[in-house]
Amino acid sequence: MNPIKDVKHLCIITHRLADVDAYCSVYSLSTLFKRYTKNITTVFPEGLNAIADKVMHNLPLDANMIITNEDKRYSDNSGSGNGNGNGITRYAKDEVIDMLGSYEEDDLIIIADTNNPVMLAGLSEAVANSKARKMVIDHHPLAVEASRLGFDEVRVDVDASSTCEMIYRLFKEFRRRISRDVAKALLLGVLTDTQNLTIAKCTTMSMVAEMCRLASLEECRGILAVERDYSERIARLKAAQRCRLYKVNISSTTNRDGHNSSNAPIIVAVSNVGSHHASAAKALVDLGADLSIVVSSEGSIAKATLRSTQGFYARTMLHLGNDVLARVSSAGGGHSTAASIAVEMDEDELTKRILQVIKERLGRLDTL
Ligand SMILES: [Mn+2]
Repeated sequence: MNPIKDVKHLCIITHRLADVDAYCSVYSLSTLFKRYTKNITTVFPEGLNAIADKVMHNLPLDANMIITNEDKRYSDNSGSGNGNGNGITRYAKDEVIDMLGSYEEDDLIIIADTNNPVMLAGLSEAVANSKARKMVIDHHPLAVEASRLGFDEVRVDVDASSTCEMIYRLFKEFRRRISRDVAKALLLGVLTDTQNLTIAKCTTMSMVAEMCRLASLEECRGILAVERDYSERIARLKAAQRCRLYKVNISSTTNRDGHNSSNAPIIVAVSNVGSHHASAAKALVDLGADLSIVVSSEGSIAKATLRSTQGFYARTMLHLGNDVLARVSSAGGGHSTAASIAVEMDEDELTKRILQVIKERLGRLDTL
């Protein structure tokens, strides 16, 4: 018996608010497993993000598709008309928990593109308690907390560009032909997770070349291209218009990656917008800031998004989540080069505190 292929019921779950790599992973996995079981359910905790939703309408899943709602206990079967007749079922989280609880040893749960149980949005206990066999497939390093899910098989490769690239290899391993639609899905996943191949490695390129014999790169780029709506474009432009600039002279440091690090001063851009602060912060970095801080306020709550380049992080080792926003308030945090905070505070006060923390770490900020 093959523990992966001999499956009575297969349930594929991905992370909350599925992105394109997550959706396309679920799509190609369900196609791969269709030969081994007719009974496939896919679960999308709290739905899909906007771009993944667009991909879903272009490549509808041919399997049961469940979107869980955080609290509302309803199930309307109305679907949103993804055009394949299966539709989407909206379940309350509890109903999915019951479903996972009914699984037996000959069922299989695959967790795709998800490295942390928190990202299962309340389903992790049910996965941990389920009698089904469990497998995880992901390109992010597995969080320590994931061990409590009790995986029978762990497929994690941090060198893979995307989960889709790992599923491509699974097709090879199972000696299965890749259809045009699956090639398209795998390309979409790779393009998204490599910033349109900007950070792709050579191994990924050979897979992309193979997929391009079946699917069109131009078409995939077209699906992923999003036109920003009016209000977002205004926010990005206003952020640039209102921007205050500072420079920080930092002594040249040894870059741990061995890249040529420049000795140019660091440029910090500070601005404020009414909405879309995350997009605005990204825009300022795209314009040339090493670090951007964009604040906005909603009632008595002030929000801020910080963004930096990878080069900024390599030069300063200043982690925007841990070293900056988590120090401003316990409500703040995030990644090394992208972090956000929402806190009950005056907008100017929040800006001041963030700049203070940065000053303490990097030194004097000179107005440009
Ligand atoms: Mn991914």
